[in-house]
Amino acid sequence: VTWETVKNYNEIFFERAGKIAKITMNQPEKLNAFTPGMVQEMIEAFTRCRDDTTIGVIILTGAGDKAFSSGGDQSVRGNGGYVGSDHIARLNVLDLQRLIRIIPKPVIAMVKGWSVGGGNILQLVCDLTIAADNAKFGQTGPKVGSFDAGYGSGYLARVIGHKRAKEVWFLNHFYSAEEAYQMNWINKVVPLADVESETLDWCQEILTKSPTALRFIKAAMNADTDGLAGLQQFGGDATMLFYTTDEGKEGRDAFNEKRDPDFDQFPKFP
Ligand code: 2NE
Repeated sequence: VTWETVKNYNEIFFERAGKIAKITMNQPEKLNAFTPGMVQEMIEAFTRCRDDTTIGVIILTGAGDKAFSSGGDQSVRGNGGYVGSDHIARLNVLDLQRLIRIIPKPVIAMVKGWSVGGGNILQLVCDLTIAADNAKFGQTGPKVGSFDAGYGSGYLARVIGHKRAKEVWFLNHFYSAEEAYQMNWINKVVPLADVESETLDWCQEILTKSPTALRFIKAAMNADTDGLAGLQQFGGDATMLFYTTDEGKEGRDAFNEKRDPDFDQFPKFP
């Protein structure tokens, strides 16, 4: 494929090849540690992917072969969060996690090398993960005075089980791609040289499927795991579909035309 730049950013690459978008964290000298600025750029790029009706699937990855991401950039960690050019300490990666979860299109993590700390949680919240055989996964928070008690804990426990999730967080070991696969943490392991072509194959296959069906499957799983926030998203998707029906439009048109709505004309399905 030929990747075309969608927009130039300082700390990420944002490219597309047809209906496939690729967002690449780009701070390889720090193993793609993320700063608030990088996170803000990713939020903007993901939002563009969400709004662009011609994009069907998004890949999240890291620059180079050594790392997906090593998590929050500890050199800009301040008092209460990570500090960007505006001098405000924040944990805006949590907003990015939510965005990846609610964007109604499949997001695939393509992992090469280290997937660590908050970087590994980004991998976790992606819908699917394809890893190169050099990938290594782990949480280091308790070693560096940090933790993710949101998706990083509760959702991790859903994905790999409570015992394993506690092991990951209490011992801070690193796990090979093969071990992560055995733990159901990731979907597939392939040789490093093949990771992009394999990921693209998965993207192409996904693109042949009904986007609305995929949207509802993703929302349904969020409704199960994300409580009322997940249900809100699922409900919103139902509203979106209802707005496209004659029955939904009758309500709008009757209001605008200052008449009573005629809902009797619509079938009451079993
Ligand atoms: C990932 C790991 C184990 C790799 O070790 P190694 O030996 O292969 O590489 P090395 O030499 O440690 O790293 C290469 C360069 O990248 C920097 C290093 O300091 C080093 O720089 P130089 O010495 O060459 O100048 N680097 C790596 N990770 C960095 C980071 N996160 N921030 C800033 N610089 C980093 C090893 O590098 C490692 O353990 N890295 C730290 C992993 C970590 O603890 N991440 C933060 C977890 S907390 C978090 O992400 C978080 C959260 O828990 C909640 C909310 C938001 C964020």
